[in-house]
Amino acid sequence: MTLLRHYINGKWQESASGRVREIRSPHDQHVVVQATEGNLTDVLNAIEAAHTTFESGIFRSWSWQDRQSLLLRIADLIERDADIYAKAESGDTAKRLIEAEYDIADVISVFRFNATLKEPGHSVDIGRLEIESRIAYEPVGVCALIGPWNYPLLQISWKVAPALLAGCSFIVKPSELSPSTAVLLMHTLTEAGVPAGVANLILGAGSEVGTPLTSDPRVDLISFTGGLATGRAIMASAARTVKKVALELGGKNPNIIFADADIDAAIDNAVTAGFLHSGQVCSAGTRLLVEASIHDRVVDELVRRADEITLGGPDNEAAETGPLISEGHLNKVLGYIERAVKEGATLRVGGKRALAPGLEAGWYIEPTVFDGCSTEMASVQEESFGPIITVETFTTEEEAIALGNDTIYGLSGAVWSADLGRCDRVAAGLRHGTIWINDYGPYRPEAEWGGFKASGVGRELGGSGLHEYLEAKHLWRNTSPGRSGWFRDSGHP
Ligand code: TXE
Repeated sequence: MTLLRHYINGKWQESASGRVREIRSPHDQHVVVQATEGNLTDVLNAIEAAHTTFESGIFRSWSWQDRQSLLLRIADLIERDADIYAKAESGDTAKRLIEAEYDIADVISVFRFNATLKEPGHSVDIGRLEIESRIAYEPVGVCALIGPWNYPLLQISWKVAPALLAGCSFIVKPSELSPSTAVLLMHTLTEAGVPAGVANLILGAGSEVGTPLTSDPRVDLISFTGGLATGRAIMASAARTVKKVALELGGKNPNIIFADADIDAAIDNAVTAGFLHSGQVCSAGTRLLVEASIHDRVVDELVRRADEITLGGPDNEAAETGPLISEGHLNKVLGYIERAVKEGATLRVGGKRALAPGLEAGWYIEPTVFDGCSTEMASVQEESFGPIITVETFTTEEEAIALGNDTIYGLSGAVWSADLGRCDRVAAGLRHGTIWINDYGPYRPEAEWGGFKASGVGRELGGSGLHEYLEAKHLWRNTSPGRSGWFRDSGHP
């Protein structure tokens, strides 16, 4: 069986710990691959490699154009190997192969989009002829790029592509549950010509190999996608050495349907928003807010549609969505279901582990709809990251906005209405990083992605995604130097 290894300073290495982790399919628990289990020694070696390489200037001295070309080569190589990538992604996560194929296509677009970004920099008019003032942008330094398991390579690509374009060195730490495609990426980066020591990879648990990445003084920036609790811990750890942080910490995303909306489209999108990838999506539309007058029609139809969803493993062509990532995650989501019932929500469909023939060995949960919910409920406030939609009702536009904002999160949301003026007012009132109007879910590499409030810090994608990896430097050049004349100087006439 293949053993996935660390990639440090251009060499594949087993962990100093000698330990091995089995990556098991969430569909049937078969061992997909084994991975070396990192420890502190491995992390320190990887940080040293990234630090030394950055200090050497070997990569940041490349021209911007050469790094743009590098990104295009990487995109071409991933495209060449797309089948291998998609199978590996689907193997670790048990998501359907077709979903993994979409993800890999998105990864390729992320590299291609970043290759279009021009080198930033501009002159500043100081108003003095003898002064040339210029703002230049330089790489931030050594970056720790920590990824989650729901879209393993895609989330890592949002970090790696701009880090490379900026000229940084980095250590990738994929989720211990889904490391395969990050390993493939290291092969691709090397084949594309990334110098040894620029791109390093550490495998292992967050507590053991993630924590030292967030506290080492040689790391300048942490870009993290994952859960809120881990994000808080990372931010606190980063504070000690004043690292920059870019955090994407999920959401509790309102999907608001007004009575004058295209109801058929709104319901169909609500089903996708809540149950795609079994709800393991940071922008999942988990909070359905429905205008009271259409409540019964919308909820009855939502329940009917949820009940029809076919669950199944990566090789089941009839399957529409797959299992949750792990037993621990399954139990967490089941806990939210239990809590919602105790809190008085009305269970309309689903609500339990799916144990139909062929699913028994997997971490499947039936698509679940709770009606009669309110914002005091934990199931409405906390991110379950499972296939659960909670339904609340409203009667006015103001109430819809207030409910949509009644969350500590602020990642995304949607509004459905035929009245475009109302759509714009609601979109302006919602404090979330992305708002879809009469649509749900699309994101583009060209457009900034990230959250207000507890959904995170900073942005990925778009031009802002690159700027996370750059430091602005002001260069002031005096072409006609003179004395400052501030302090009295008795020796000067
Ligand atoms: O995530 P963690 P978990 C949410 C979702 C889910 C919850 C917990 O609600 O139920 O997070 O999931 C690494 N220092 N999201 O426990 O712990 C870890 O090894 C440094 C939302 O799987 O956040 C992995 O690589 N790193 C989300 C990564 O952090 C640490 C996607 C994410 O793991 C660390 C996934 C530490 N102390 C889950 N502890 C989104 N925003 O899309 C862990 N890690």
